[in-house]
Amino acid sequence: MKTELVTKAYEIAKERYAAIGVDTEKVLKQMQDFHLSLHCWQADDVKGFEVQAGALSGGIQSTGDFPGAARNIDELRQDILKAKSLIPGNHRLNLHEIYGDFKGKVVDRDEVTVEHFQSWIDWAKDNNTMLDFNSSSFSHPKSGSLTLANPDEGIRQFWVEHTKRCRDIANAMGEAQGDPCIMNLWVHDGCKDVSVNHALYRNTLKKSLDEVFAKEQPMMKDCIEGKVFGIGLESFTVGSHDFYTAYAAQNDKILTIDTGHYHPTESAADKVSAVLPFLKELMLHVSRPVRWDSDHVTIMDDPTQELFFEIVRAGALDRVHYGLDFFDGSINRIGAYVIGSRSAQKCMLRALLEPRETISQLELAGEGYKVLAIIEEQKAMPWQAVYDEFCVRNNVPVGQEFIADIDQYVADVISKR
Ligand code: RNT
Ligand code: ZN
Repeated sequence: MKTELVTKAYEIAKERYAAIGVDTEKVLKQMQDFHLSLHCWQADDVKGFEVQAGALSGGIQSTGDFPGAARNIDELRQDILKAKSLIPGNHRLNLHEIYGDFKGKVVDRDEVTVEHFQSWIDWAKDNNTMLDFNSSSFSHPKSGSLTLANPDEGIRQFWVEHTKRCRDIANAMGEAQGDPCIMNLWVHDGCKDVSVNHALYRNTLKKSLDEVFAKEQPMMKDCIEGKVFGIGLESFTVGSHDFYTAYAAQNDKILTIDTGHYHPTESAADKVSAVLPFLKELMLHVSRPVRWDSDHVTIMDDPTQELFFEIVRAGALDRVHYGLDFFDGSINRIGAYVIGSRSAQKCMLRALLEPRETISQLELAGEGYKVLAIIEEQKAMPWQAVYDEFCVRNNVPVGQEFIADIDQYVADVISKR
């Protein structure tokens, strides 16, 4: 795309927005400070690098076997850098524990230490990337259907030990990068069928969390992620949304809102203003449920747009961490990263470009139709010209031009795998 064309369109857009009181230059600065946390697990369909790795379990599934998935740490790093080169701005990388650099050795989950992530810490530094982290309860012989909520003391202790070690690793990452590492805790614990020990499992999970979080870790932040159900665990989820919301409020933890983890007609966006009076921060897992928690690639659909509107309207930009969480193995995986990330950014951009103050005043003055009118007109405002300008200023392809870059990468790298 000719840069002059983008500039011309941007200048017009800038005037159109200025006319309704929106400063696009300010918004572009805000976009520059908006960092997504790219989830490493889209690159290889949540397999990770454990020598002893088994099949993906724990109620989640990646479908599709599109060729070219990253097979080792070098390929994954290469793919992440490629994806990052096609996304404007600078973004964090979110690692799961199973993506450690185990150097061909069997390292069980209760043995992992920061040494297994030293090469990631070095890589991140070299590539100007901050790291986030996740403990991994799935795809392990001891995963079963209960981990931290397991009444079997041996199994419970195993996962407590794992999760404590993950917090040590996250803290070391935070220290190395001089910025807190955000560690997400999600466990799949639940029941496939009718069961009667719900209170026991939930009390056990609470006890485990209390033990796991007992140690002060100044350079990491804990988030806890609930969900409705997992595959094979359809009837009961120990760590439900209510469970973790209550735990987070009582223990000053970050609540993770995964957009695929609610009933199909339930609004994840609506939860933002409902929990923010009680919680300091939120973590997002931006995903796309199609009929269920299918982790399709994020697009600019209404629920995602609404989520970002709610964050901006709540004035909570700095209280939210923006993780992505999708894993589609049926399409080119770099393409998945680029589409999902750029779509999330576009939703944020549209939210930032809304003339909030004007709309807010009109609403308070009882001018209902004007509120609706302005919100509807926003949908056709030239936000796309602002996004293109954002791409140009960040030296990344404009519009669908990234397709050619990915084609080239397929020819040069992926097709040789
Ligand atoms: C699963 C959760 C969880 C995982 C990742 C891999 O339903 O969304 O966040 O997707 O930890
Ligand atoms: Zn998630």
